[in-house]
Amino acid sequence: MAVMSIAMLAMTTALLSNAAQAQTSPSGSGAKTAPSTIGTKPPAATRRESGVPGHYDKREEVQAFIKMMAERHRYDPETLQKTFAAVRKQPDVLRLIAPPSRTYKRSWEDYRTRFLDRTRINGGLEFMQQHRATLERAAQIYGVPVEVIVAIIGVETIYGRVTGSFRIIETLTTLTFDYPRRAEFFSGELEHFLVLTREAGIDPFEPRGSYAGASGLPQFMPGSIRRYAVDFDRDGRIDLQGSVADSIGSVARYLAEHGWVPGGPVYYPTRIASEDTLQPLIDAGIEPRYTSGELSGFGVQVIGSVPDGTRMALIDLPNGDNPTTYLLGARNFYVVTRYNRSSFYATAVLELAEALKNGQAQ
Ligand SMILES: [Ca+2]
Repeated sequence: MAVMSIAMLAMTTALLSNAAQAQTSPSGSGAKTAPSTIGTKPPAATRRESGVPGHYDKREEVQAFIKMMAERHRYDPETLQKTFAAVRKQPDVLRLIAPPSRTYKRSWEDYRTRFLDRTRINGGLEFMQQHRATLERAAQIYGVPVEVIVAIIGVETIYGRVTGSFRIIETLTTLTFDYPRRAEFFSGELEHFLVLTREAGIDPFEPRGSYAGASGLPQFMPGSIRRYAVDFDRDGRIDLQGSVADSIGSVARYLAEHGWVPGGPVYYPTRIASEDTLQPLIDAGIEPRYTSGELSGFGVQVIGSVPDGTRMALIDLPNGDNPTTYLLGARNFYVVTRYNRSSFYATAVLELAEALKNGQAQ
């Protein structure tokens, strides 16, 4: 995330672009502590060449990009020229990233059914058991609960089972030069990606990821790898595809760096007197601003005991033609949306975390 998970994508183009949006534009100042590799495991199923000839090396914008890379990173222009000559354009990527049609009605209940399933719950309990020591070390260092780290990896890639099969170089080139509305963002990610692969000494055609260029168990975009990923197994390199420990540490660090409050609440159920008074709260967005006292002025009651001074935001989760689900998100709810800018996503992650916590206690 960090992130753009294949699992999410496949099921809903509605929430797309959330993951990609989770990344800020690249500053180039990576918090990287070791050379990184991105997902390099070549999936057997995609050995066949996909896409269409791109002729990127013939394009003026690509030449400008190569020049920038040479100036800013001393990247060899000839190497890049050859790379872009070989990149195939990926129409599937453009299809997948396109915003949903206006007639599409999002449904939290449908989304929830897909993510709070047996596979993710049982897989998560197994993952927790298997990586207990590493998870506890991450929780201790970064203050993020074990089950939240596990739930993110579960929602993103079903614990590493589905990490994406697009060549990242082709995804990011296609999105940079053939998807004008996000060109600036993806150009920054392409820049990070090329720097990362050069540092790691790997062929840029090797790493695979989602249709947005996210990779590994936690589906980090290249910029997030440079800024937040950690070498948590201390083998001297960051590997979010091959190392579960690096993935666990990186998810925890990502959330900590985005303001996770150790021991803080995530969200509360709510009782709503009338939807007529809610619009100002919805317009105020998902950043937590209101105390329980202020919320009651809008006819919104918090269910549960809330620590003094806790601020919350009204989160609305539409259900197509059925009544909207509401909850009150605290700071840590907001932090999860920094991983992937979607309230559906954050709620699914936190509900899965809760299920894992309870399942473990049984
Ligand atoms: Ca490592």
